[in-house]
Amino acid sequence: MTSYDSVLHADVPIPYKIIEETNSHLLEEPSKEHDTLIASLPLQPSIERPFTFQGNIRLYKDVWMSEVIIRGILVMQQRLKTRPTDIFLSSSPKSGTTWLKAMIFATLTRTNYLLDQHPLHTHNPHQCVTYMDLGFAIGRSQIIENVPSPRVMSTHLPYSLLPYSITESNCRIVYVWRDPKDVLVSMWYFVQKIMGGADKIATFDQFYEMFYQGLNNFGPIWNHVLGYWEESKRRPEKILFLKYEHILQEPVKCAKQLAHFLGCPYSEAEENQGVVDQIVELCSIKTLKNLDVNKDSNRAMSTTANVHISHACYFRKGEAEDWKCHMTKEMAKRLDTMIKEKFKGSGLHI
Ligand code: PAP
Repeated sequence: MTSYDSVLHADVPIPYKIIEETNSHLLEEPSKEHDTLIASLPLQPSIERPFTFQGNIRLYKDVWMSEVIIRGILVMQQRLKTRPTDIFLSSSPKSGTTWLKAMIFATLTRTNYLLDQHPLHTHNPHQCVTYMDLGFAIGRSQIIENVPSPRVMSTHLPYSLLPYSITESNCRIVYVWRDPKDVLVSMWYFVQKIMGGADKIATFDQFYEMFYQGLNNFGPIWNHVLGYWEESKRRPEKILFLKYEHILQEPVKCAKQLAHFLGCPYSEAEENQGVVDQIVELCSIKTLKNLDVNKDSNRAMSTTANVHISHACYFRKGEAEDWKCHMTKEMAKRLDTMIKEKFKGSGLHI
């Protein structure tokens, strides 16, 4: 008996990694059905050194994405069967995904594990909640269909590219976004770590320019944010729209908001016992970054196609306004001005 057997059949998520291990017989060969279509899509303009570790980036329905993710979208559109109890976490990369994966998973499972023995102590948040688009691209369709409810999955897809199965179902979506200037800085460091150093990738100035032109993976970022923003205004009970910087400022308030949205609000007794603070503490970068499972750079993700991303790569500073150490005031102003223009009239502010 593993310690997960008691919860395998209960209404509580268990780490995706456990599901994948116990269902390895359901692994399939990645689909090649869409390869010709993908190869015909426009390629991101290339420069000497790469912006990404994910190979070719192509334009699909006005969004720049890696080929593997485009394949994931096309397979998902055919095969994903959304359930009303599904919970999706969505974000543009480097906007707080790892944090929210931990927060959602910990919130939903808080009564099923003693917090000092919680799976987040032994599993990276990305092993608890999987990237579904990538999963569908690399032969995990059947495994994902076998995840017991309630399923928690994540995606970097913009709202416009979510499968109809999601947008037409009544499931919940949590969206997190972040000051694009800090997204850009975080992305630059992340790609460096994976590619083995700053000299192996484009310069910061080149990253900035690519980001400004909306050519980054899942870009342009302003369309990404606006898509979920508009939909969250239409369906606030189904789309929770969070900002990284607000969570940093008021983590307890946001943790309560999240629990309420997920349908499992904190009871008065839990609040009095300090459970909200304990969840916030468990999911803080300070705690997660110092756990052995997240420090050991040899423990690579198993679900990322052909790329080994150490758990440690997902944790850097976890602060607001680190862009001030990397951009001139002019660069910041230029990006802000353009994004303000894009957000004009939406009610959204950086
Ligand atoms: P992903 O899209 O590749 O999953 P994502 O988790 O969205 O990455 O972004 C990583 C950023 O979140 C890093 O920011 P930084 O580079 O500016 O430091 C990382 O440090 C930060 N981060 C990871 N975990 C947490 C956490 N628990 N609390 C706050 N920030 C976090």
